Amino acid sequence: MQEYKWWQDTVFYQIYPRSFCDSNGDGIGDIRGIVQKLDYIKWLGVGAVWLSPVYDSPNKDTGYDIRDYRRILREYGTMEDFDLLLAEMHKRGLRLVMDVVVNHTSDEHPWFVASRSSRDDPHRAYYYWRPGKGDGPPNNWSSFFTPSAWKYDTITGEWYLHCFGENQPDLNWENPAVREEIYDMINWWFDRGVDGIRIDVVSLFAKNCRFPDATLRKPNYDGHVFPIEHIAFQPRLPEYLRELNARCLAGRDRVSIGEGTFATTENAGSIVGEDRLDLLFQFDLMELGNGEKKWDVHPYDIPAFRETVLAWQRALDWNALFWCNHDQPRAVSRFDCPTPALQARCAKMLAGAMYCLRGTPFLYQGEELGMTNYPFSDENELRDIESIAFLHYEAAHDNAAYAWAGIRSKGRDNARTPMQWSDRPNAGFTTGVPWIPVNPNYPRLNAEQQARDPGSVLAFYRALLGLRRRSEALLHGTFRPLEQPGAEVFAYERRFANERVLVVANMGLRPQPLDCAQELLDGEMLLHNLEQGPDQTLQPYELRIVRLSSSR
Ligand code: TEU
Ligand code: CA
Repeated sequence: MQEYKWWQDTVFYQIYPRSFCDSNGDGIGDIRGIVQKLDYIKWLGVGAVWLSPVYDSPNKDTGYDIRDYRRILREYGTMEDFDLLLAEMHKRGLRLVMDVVVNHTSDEHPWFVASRSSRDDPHRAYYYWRPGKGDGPPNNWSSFFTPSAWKYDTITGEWYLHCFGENQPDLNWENPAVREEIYDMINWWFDRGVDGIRIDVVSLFAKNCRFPDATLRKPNYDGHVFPIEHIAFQPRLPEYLRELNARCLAGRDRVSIGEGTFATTENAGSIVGEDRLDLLFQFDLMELGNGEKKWDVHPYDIPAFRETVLAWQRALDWNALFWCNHDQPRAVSRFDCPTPALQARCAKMLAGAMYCLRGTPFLYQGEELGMTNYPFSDENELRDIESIAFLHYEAAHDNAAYAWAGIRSKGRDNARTPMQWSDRPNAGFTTGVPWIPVNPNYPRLNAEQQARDPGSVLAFYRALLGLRRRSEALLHGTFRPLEQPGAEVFAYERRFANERVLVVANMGLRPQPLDCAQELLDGEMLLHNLEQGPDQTLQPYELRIVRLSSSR
């Protein structure tokens, strides 16, 4: 019999601290605010929290640019507040996962300040410094957030590499001293009592240090090319992760989750495995509504969703399951929902379809309410470095309308508007002025109202997580796709010994006939997202979770 780890039987909940709950009225979510909401988190039925960065940071990329790995950002509280949070979580049987951002630091990190001070500084080799080519950068690479991935520094007359913003210089993982610093830091947090780590863009740690021009992708900004073939899944990556495992993880019952940007079913094995990391975030499902760029808006491709899920369920024994995070638009807004009622139904369907798969669910704050994208239309409403840079670039090229359509459907700020706690001002998130606007739909879409309503998305999430905890098939069962009755139907079976659970989801707006209806109708309905009883037709966004009678 397979043995399961605690993180396989646990549902995780991601908190984006700046937008979760503000305890002191300055408009910014904070650690004491999270402490106030721990009973809610426990009541929801999750067992662990992944906390997005709370470290000291100039916040150019809202905390993903760290200035001091061993200090809490003043706006979020103090180290005492952090210890209180951890103690209060452990008291409730909740575990805490820290976000480890070590592909890069902030340019205000003391290592970088020293590194840029002179070519002979002992910290010089903590980062990638190169001479330019003529007046230009060392090569044609673009970054996630800027046209060139290189920034010229006047102090020493060389360029440094940054795969994200120019204030996020990439750490040189080739340098053993850098790796030692990172392992020490991770162990420091483990010694403090944290239960795991989510590692930011782990797939980019190793680079092609010959820095050749990129050619694989099409030029994006002004002739620059995103260097996927030189920065993602490079040969030394598995070696670094084995070392990290040996130095920080081996023999400790902690969870490690790697953010596998550009992971494929073929290369996933260089991140997850016995002597590497436990879980992988892969983004194939997130990219199904993209074109060549993430900003190109296409309808969500349901047949491709099905195939992608099947491929990953086959590729890995255990997947990280998610619809949302702080970089993604709200899941329910990827689907066409003409009315609030259909939107709520769709949110429930998405939850059932995803979180009954074999793997560990990761919910993102507000997802359990069916929170939606924000109707952005004014630059003053934006906070995200990526969206703002994109808007400026496109506006300068006469494409502002394209930019706005992209931002409304894909912009990261969609996920970052404040958690909608109640119908009080600012959705009960703050008594002050929120750092980012609150979604105007909060009077009808909030936790307080949904907690009272047994038909709400929130009630459905609680029921689903409860069901998962009690069902051996949903927790540990095998996964088998079912013959698809319609192009937009996603159906599968989970089975453990005699227990067989079927999950059938209509992921589209058109009603769908059900072929395997009799078996389904004879089964015991465990969870359903319609008021009326089931029949031979799957209604738009209908979801059924059924235990087959033969299994009782
Ligand atoms: O994200 C890395 C990443 O590859 C993407 O999710 C990326 O941010 C997104 O596609 C841009 O559209 C991680 C963090 O989750 C993200 O918040 C940070 O901005 C980024 O790393 C840099 O630390
Ligand atoms: Ca605050």
